Amino acid sequence: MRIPELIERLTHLVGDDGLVLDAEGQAAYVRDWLGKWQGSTAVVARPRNAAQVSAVMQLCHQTRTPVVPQGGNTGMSGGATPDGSGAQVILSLNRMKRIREVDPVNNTLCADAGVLLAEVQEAARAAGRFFPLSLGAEGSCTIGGNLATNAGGTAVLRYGNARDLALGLEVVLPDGRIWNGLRGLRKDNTGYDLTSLFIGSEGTLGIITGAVLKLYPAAAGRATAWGGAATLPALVQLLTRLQAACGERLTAFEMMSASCLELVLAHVSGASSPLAGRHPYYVLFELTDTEPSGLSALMEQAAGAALAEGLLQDCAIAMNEAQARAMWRLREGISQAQVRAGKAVKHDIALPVSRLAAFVEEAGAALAAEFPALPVVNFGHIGDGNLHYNVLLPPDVAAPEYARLTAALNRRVHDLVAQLDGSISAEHGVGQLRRDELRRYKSPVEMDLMWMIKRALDPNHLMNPGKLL
Ligand code: FAD
Ligand code: 2HG
Ligand code: ZN
Repeated sequence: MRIPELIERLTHLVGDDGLVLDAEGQAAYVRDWLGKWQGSTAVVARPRNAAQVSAVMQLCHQTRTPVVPQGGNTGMSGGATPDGSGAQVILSLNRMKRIREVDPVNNTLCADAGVLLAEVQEAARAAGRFFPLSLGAEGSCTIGGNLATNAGGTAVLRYGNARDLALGLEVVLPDGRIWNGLRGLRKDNTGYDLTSLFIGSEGTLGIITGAVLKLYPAAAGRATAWGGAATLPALVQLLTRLQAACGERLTAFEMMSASCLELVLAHVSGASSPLAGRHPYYVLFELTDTEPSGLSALMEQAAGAALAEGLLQDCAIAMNEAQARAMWRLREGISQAQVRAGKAVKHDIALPVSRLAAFVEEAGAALAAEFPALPVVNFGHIGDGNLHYNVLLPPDVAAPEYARLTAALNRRVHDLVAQLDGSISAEHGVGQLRRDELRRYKSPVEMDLMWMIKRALDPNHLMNPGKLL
């Protein structure tokens, strides 16, 4: 179908105000947050509800029009950016913003896919409950995007990732049919787990339009600390100690290397180090509980023991909310600091926690020998075995050199990850960034199974082509 006719029919389905047709308006949709991918589109469609998504998908199915689903466009793997052909329609969920239901007895919340993560958290808070998914982009990413990427963030250690936090989904299939799986059940053994199948599928199997999410009791107290350590093994040992001493109360355990902190201090205004001295590694750790009494004492005891044992060289415990927030600002400023510092070859890897230190040692030696001029920005959710092992390149690096270095660095890092039985994406997903890498590291059987699912659900290959598979 010709583009003008497609646009005319889309106008009937979602209204004039449901389409973005001008280049200026489309600018925020066709380029990703990192500024790494730039695509183009003839039209951004912004339906208001699942029925409108269904109508748009029926039209795209009939006309064989490829569709790129998009939430907050904060993804880090290029999954929400269309290609450069202009032939792919962007289907944005950003007008689907209804909190459909909060059930404090069942401890569940049902939301449209376009509700921002921060808005979900706020709705849970207003009901005296807590929604634990938390990440630096929470003010701009959507719950649909979080589920489509199976996002992780800083509370996975205690509460799990997005998949662990969803009980049911509503999904519009590539042919426009609506699957209503919005069940708030913690037990449901009636066949294949379709909810889990769509979570993490990165818009390649269908459009998530709604979700039932798990809520938790609100924490009444928290204790936050910032420690400096001499080595990564010391931090891994500290993690084990804290888990034994504090159990479930250990909610976050976030590491950053010295060079990573220096980057934040240089590029984030108002940032200052909580400790006077320099340490090779830093950790931000946090305890939370529904029963606040005793939490500060537990933190002081745990930090004191870590210092006495030499697992930490120094430690600052936040004395108030403002100090805790300042510590978190350092952690949450890392992505922005990297963007300001230049270009980065990003690695989002998962390893067994027991192998993190071996990886860092081996990868550090290999990269120092082969790429001595390139600084590594190493940080991440080490409580989950997830490192963001990024390598900084100068801002003016030319495109061919960027591509060459990306390929060479990926090979070193990902080969080592594979040797240690890790994963080349812990939480950001595959998108277009790691699509070719995936083929290299997944077994033929696993790739085959994924393709069988893809073909069964999307035989015309219209859902987010060029991503993941
Ligand atoms: P988008 O970027 O719009 O889309 C991401 C992918 O999901 C695309 O493939 C898209 O096609 C698909 N998609 C989006 N919505 C739907 C839908 N409704 N149905 C089907 N498919 C859909 N990620 C983490 O996991 N942990 C972090 O700690 C973290 N920190 C971040 C910090 C910053 C500062 C930034 C900018 C990003 C961070 N991210 C992190 C990455 C990003 O925020 C997450 O991947 C987030 O889940 C993406 O949500 P989104 O709504 O922006 O999705
Ligand atoms: C984080 O943990 C995010 O802050 C972003 O996952 C990681 O910028 C990155 O590479
Ligand atoms: Zn992360």
